[in-house]
Amino acid sequence: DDLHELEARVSVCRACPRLVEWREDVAVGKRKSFADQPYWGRPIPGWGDPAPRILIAGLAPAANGGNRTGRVFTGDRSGDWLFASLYRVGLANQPTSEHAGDGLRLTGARMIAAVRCAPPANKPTPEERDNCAPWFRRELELSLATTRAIVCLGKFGYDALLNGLASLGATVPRPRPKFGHAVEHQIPTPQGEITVLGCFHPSQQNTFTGKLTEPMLDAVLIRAKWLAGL
Ligand code: DU
Ligand code: SF4
Repeated sequence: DDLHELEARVSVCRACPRLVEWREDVAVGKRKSFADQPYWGRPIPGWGDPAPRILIAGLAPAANGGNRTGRVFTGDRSGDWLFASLYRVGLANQPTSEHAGDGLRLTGARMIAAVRCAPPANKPTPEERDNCAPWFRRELELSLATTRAIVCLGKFGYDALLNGLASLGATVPRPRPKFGHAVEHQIPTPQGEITVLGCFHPSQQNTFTGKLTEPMLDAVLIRAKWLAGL
């Protein structure tokens, strides 16, 4: 079907020389604690429910997280926070995520990232973001018919998401509505109205400092569930 075809096409993309080199170097070099594990080392497509009512949009896979496990958000500290929260609010069948064969399933939710290859220092360049935008746009397009709420983790994912929605004919206000934790914006799209929600990224920078707490993350996901009729 369309999603599987898209996954296959994405998985061999080499459009960003810097990211291709980084994803493969990390996969060969490996972090010591993962030395005995195979690394995926390729682009990572969206993952979860193929007909989602909620999308969770992030920035890019982590070098030793998704770039290792082959599944977006899996295998790093941000993912630990996210899957635990998804489980608490009833969108995931288990609170932890180890590798791509761990039995994890999402019901009603799907995760997508603006950029599909792990960037150095978790920071893609504007050019890399633009290279990956067509992939992002197509993933978004394939979910829009069922999606009613989109949770954006961090400002970069939020900006990319608004750009992606605009490119699909959604009416995104100008100036762009501001990013913040728990902000909500109704966006009319050709396939119906969608609510875009901001959420601080569950990176250690935010979770260690208390800028993002578990109740704050749970609250945004619970709100998204309600908006999506789940
Ligand atoms: O083989 P499949 O049913 O297309 O599922 C592929 C992949 O997506 C598998 O790792 C489970 C996950 N998934 C999910 O999380 N939620 C769903 O509703 C369907 C599939
Ligand atoms: Fe291709 Fe996106 Fe990876 Fe760039 S980041 S190589 S566009 S999949």
